[in-house]
Amino acid sequence: MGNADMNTEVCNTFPTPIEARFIRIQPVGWNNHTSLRFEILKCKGTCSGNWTYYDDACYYVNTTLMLFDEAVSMCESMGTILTSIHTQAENDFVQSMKIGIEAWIGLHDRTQEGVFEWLDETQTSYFRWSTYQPNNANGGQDCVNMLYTGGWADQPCATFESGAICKKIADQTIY
Ligand SMILES: [Ca+2]
Repeated sequence: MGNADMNTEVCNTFPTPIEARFIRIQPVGWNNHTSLRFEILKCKGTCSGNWTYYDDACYYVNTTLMLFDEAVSMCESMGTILTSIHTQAENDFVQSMKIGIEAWIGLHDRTQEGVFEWLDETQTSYFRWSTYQPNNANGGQDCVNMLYTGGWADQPCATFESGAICKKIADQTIY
């Protein structure tokens, strides 16, 4: 195969620009010559064990009733954190994981009343408050859980018990 033919073939194979996470250049023997094998590799997010994949993250639901700080510790014991949620699609996914229970998510206003922040320090631009929430009832609701409906409610951190949802970045596998 001449060089011109090879160029044509490469162009036909990649008619549009492609994205790669890694390239691997490997010397190989070909037709009694030294040649270079050029591989284009991407990564695929995967989750193992009891974790479920969604959009480059892995989620885990614990149905045990626990206080907010117990939920934080439970996630931390696995090197993870109570989930943040940033889109309606992500909220729908998390809700679909925890049908039948309420669950802590990683949102709180413990630093400043009424200013909610995510434990993982990601942006607070999306909220899915349930009706009449947050209301800081009795002046003491600073931790947030997801209700059966998928809506969020502020709850008393130290007396209310709920399940919990942990989140971590997905494992990356080359394919
Ligand atoms: Ca509050």
